[in-house]
Amino acid sequence: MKLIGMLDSPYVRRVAISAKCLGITLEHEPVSVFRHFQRFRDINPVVKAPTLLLDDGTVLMDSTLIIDYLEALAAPGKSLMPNDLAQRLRSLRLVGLALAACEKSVQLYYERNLRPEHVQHAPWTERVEGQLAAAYAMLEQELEKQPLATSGPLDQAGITVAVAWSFTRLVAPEQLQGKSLPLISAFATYAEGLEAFVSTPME
Ligand SMILES: N[C@@H](CCC(=O)N[C@@H](CS)C(=O)NCC(=O)O)C(=O)O
Repeated sequence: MKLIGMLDSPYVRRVAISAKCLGITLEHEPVSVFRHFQRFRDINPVVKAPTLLLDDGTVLMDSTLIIDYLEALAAPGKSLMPNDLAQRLRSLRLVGLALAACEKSVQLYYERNLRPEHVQHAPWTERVEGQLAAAYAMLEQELEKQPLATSGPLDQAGITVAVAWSFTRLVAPEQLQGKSLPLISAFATYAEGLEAFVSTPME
């Protein structure tokens, strides 16, 4: 199985780290949706990263769906999602907020880097910035209620929160300035020091 996409995509990175945590080996082909558009299109005409190319030629896309498939492939009892209903609900809430933070960071990046400045639309950018700030503010509130564990194996919530934070710091650091998000920041620093993260750098 081959994971297609660059690790500077938070979606590709969460899949790569999740696979490692599930004990699944993926071959990785770092193809960019922009710089290697034609190569990407040959693999997946929709050009979405991440793409998972299965040995039988099936092409899967969307990080959450790919992780769902990897979870089903993993050894029995090996899952990154809690079984307990209340804990699972909490994980889903954290993952949803972190994925929203990824999406809003990507939108800001695209707006600023792909759209010529004279056609950038300030009301749209402000709306996205507000959504990004809300996602992180609510994540911080969730961690105040129950911190993410900084010992034992990582779960999907921890992986996605840390990946989102590092990505926003990379592409839109100014959005985090002046914001008080100490619990997310401390957790991401912890997670980025773990082997699964260190061996999966954003490039
Ligand atoms: N919801 C998707 C989002 C994936 C996504 O938007 N990936 C970006 C790269 S970070 C991409 O493929 N961009 C190219 C495009 O949408 O044309 C997921 O979780 O995988």
